[in-house]
Amino acid sequence: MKRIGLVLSLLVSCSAHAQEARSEKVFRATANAAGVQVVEMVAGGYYFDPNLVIVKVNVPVEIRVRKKPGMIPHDFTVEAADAGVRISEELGSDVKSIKFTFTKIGEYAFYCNQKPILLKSHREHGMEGKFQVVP
Ligand SMILES: [Cu+2]
Repeated sequence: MKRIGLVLSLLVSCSAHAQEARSEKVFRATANAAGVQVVEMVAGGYYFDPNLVIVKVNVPVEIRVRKKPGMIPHDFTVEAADAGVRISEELGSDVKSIKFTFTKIGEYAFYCNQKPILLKSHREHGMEGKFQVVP
């Protein structure tokens, strides 16, 4: 199972590299005094910064995310129901606070789910990242 996950993530990263060499912006979250892992994030065309977020399992996460000013809509989407997290939030240029807790160790994608009609989705343009949920 682990091996399949590794192969899949290799495939994903290879296709991402084939499209465009995109830099990895890593953020390792730590819990604040209130016990929350706060992550500041910016969403733009077509990226998230950071795009690799390391968080601890079963510790609340708060993403404070804003969109770069501009006409293009972006959102923040996570489909990780098996780890207790399902999110689909439209973003604005004001900071939006999104709170959730991963209940399972693993790697979970976050991405922008916008897709103009007949055009590539923002995710296909590289607007995605991942959570690494660790013990
Ligand atoms: Cu987008």
